[in-house]
Amino acid sequence: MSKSLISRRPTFRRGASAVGVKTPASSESPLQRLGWKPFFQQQLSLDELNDCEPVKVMAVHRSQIDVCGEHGEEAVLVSGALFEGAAERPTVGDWLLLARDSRKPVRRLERSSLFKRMAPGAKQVQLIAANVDNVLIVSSCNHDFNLSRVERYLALVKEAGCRACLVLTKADLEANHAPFREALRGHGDLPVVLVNALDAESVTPLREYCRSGETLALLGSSGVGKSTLLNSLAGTEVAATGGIREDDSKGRHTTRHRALYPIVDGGLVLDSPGMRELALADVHEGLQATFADISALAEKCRFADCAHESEPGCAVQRAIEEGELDARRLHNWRKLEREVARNSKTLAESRAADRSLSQLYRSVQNHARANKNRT
Ligand SMILES: Nc1nc2c(ncn2[C@@H]2O[C@H](COP(=O)(O)OP(=O)(O)OP(=O)(O)O)[C@@H](O)[C@H]2O)c(=O)[nH]1
Ligand SMILES: [Mg+2]
Ligand SMILES: [Zn+2]
Repeated sequence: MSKSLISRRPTFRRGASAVGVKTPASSESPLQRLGWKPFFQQQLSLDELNDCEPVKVMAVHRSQIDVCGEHGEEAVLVSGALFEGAAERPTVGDWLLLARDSRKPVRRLERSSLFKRMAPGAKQVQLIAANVDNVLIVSSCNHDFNLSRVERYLALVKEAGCRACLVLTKADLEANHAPFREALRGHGDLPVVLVNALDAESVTPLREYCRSGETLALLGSSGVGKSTLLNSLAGTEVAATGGIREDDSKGRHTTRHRALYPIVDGGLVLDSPGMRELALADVHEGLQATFADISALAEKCRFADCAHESEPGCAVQRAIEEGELDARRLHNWRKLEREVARNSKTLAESRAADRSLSQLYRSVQNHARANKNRT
């Protein structure tokens, strides 16, 4: 097998110390290091406290999932019947309750945050990760850098209520950083860190996003250096990285699966395959928060129903003319609003269709049962 295909996510056998990190002086339990919080604890009934064990989903495979709990890592089989519907299935970062004796999943705990997108080419959602605290939106200082894509990621991150930081990798390959800083001027409070992802010292400012007990997600296109960043944060090569490419956006995908990796003296880092398409749905609040400056300007327009095109007294157009607002940003806001409305409607319709289909199945089953009892 070629080196690039080897993924060396540390595995934690049952009985081995969970999370595999040495924290001798830490008073945190293995579960706390995995991100166990009162929000999850309070979802357990007394019976569940006795009979079940919480475990965190570290990776999802076709028929089994890798989970990690108090006693280390194990693989469990997941039955479709237990988690009906795409949005209900466990995703990376989820907490599950396992029956202590049978080691079978009993249920999934409510999520504190969830990232999802429209599944490419389908009318359903695809889950990306759950229970994430912080996100590094990763782009590189080259052709990959695209503010409209950053805004797309931001809408997702803000909807989930996570803390975000924009990381521009490959700063060592680009002599002039000024255009990137200039382009980000309109992005207010979004922290931006330029790094050489290959250099552990350069990524030190990012450690504040993956403290013990926290989960950090690395999101961005293929080839921007997500796995490289992870390796520098981990201090060892835990994930395979790709070869040098001229253009990140045309790269093949080196990382094939989403998985969580523990960081020594830190939290968990989610590495994922680069996303070619991030179609948004159900992120109305996230979008509002990402473009809060435009909403604030819109309140000053003369007409309440101003479309910010050529109406007199439009505060949004005035801000563009005066160089305070980028016309690209207004264009992207409109585009994403339309996209979210369209995809959210598609999802609502397919959820309604699923509901009526299961009602139909139930009534057919009841009918068959009644007939059987009669004969
Ligand atoms: N010089 C330099 N090279 C980098 C930097 N970050 C990443 N690279 C290189 O870029 C290539 C791609 O990096 P990866 O970490 O595999 O990219 P990725 O985002 O994980 O890509 P996918 O797994 O396909 O999504 C590798 O050859 C890295 O060594 C950086 O900051 N500076
Ligand atoms: Mg990768
Ligand atoms: Zn207006």
